[in-house]
Amino acid sequence: MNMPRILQIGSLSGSPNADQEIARRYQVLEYWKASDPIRFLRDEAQDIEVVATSAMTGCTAAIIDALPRLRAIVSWGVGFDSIDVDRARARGVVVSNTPDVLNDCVADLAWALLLGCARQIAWGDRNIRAHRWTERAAGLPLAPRVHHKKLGVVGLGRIGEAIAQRGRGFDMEVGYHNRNPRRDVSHRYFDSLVELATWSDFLVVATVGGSSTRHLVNEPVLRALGPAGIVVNIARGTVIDEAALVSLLSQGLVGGAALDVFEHEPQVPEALKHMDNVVLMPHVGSATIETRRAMLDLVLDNLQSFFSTGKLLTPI
Ligand code: 8YV
Repeated sequence: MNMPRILQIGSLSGSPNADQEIARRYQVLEYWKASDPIRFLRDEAQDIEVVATSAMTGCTAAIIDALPRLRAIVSWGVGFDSIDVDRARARGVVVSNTPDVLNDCVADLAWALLLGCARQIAWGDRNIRAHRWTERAAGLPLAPRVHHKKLGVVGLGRIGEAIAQRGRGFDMEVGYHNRNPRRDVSHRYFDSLVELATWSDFLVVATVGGSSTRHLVNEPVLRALGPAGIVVNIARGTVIDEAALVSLLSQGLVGGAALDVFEHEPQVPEALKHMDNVVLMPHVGSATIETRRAMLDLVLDNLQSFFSTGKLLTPI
């Protein structure tokens, strides 16, 4: 059987057997294994029309430019800040991601982080494992209550909405900041992020990454959140000014942080690892059995759709 050829930028190891399932349907050029990538593209990939990649591996302008017949980039993951979408558009190359299928799992993780940080779950677990129950219990700082508090969402998109919906289950008031207010929701809109942070007890970052949101959550926003406030980030590390966050946390000027994403992954600032009011996770918002399967299925469906109709199912 003559299988279509595609170029895959990196292993989709986040979905079990993804590479094998793709390789069963396509002749895959494995870019990440090439010892000389420039030469590999020049010698092997000049006829390539479709690239498969992920939110993590992305696709640079240099790769797009090196593929003269490229027509589509199919990506695993909802974020596309690692793909040079402007260059793709300029070349008439269409791009797809995997929206919606991961909203609920990412929202669940945001809530696990929020509760874990506020109710000191990782901290308590560490102390029990270190046989410090009695020793530390005496000095245990009381945790803030979560229910009936104010939840601020930075970026009320599809994931932000799933986070807000869960907040309603905790009887919370929900506020949000977007560039523009949404007419279809009743949550309180703040056109100033500093004002949202001032109002919020918990500030959850759920906006897109990339240059448009770089350091949106900056020092003034974090100062406004204040010594009792907790910031949660399940979006992209670049959205928060990480150096400012570390500095304010170490001065007690921000109450706590629960982070699934970092500015320079997989590097995590050393100082954060020593703070008891911080919860850290290694970028696993979508990493559940069901959601990672759904993400892979959407990649396979996008590939199949493009090869059979010339159209992507979930173009960005
Ligand atoms: C993944 C993500 O965990 O979809 C995204 O944009 O960030 C997550 O679903 C990430 O892509 C892992 O690389």
